[in-house]
Amino acid sequence: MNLSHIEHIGIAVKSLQDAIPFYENVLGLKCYNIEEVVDQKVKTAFFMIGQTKIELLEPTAPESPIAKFIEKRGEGIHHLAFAANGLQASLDELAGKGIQLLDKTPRKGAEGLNIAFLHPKSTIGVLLELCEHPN
Ligand code: CMX
Repeated sequence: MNLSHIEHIGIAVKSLQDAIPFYENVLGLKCYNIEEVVDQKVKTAFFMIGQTKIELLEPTAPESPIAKFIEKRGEGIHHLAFAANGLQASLDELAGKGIQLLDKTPRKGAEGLNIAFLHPKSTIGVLLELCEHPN
């Protein structure tokens, strides 16, 4: 594995419109991008702090993973994403160690990154994402 830093922290919110003012007006961060990820049924808002992003996630449909998460656990931290050098090799290594992959091969996520999720039951209760910038 070759993880370099925390790429982003994903936070489930009911409404971007309600949550963004807290990050901007209270914490003084700037929302630099709002993007819909259609296949994940989410709308995202991004803030940069150091080399790490905060990704707010609003569900766009009742069957969205974020809608299900909020229904079960309420708003809050949803996942932690690591920047991985050599994403496919990392996934192969994890699979070899018996870690349950939600994505066996990388797929496209927000901001054009290649991403893959690991099941929280395999990772001591935290939904983990690995991401890599496409070359
Ligand atoms: N963090 C930690 N645990 C979580 C979790 C999360 N985000 N989401 C679900 N769980 C737990 C559940 O509480 C449940 O635990 P218990 O069995 O103890 O109750 C267990 O995982 C299984 O949950 P589930 O409800 O049976 O399964 P779901 O159908 O809700 O699926 C998951 C959960 C993680 C497999 C699914 O949400 C998934 O595939 N996520 C990856 C994709 C994703 O999250 N996309 C949204 C973000 C997209 C983006 O960032 O662009």
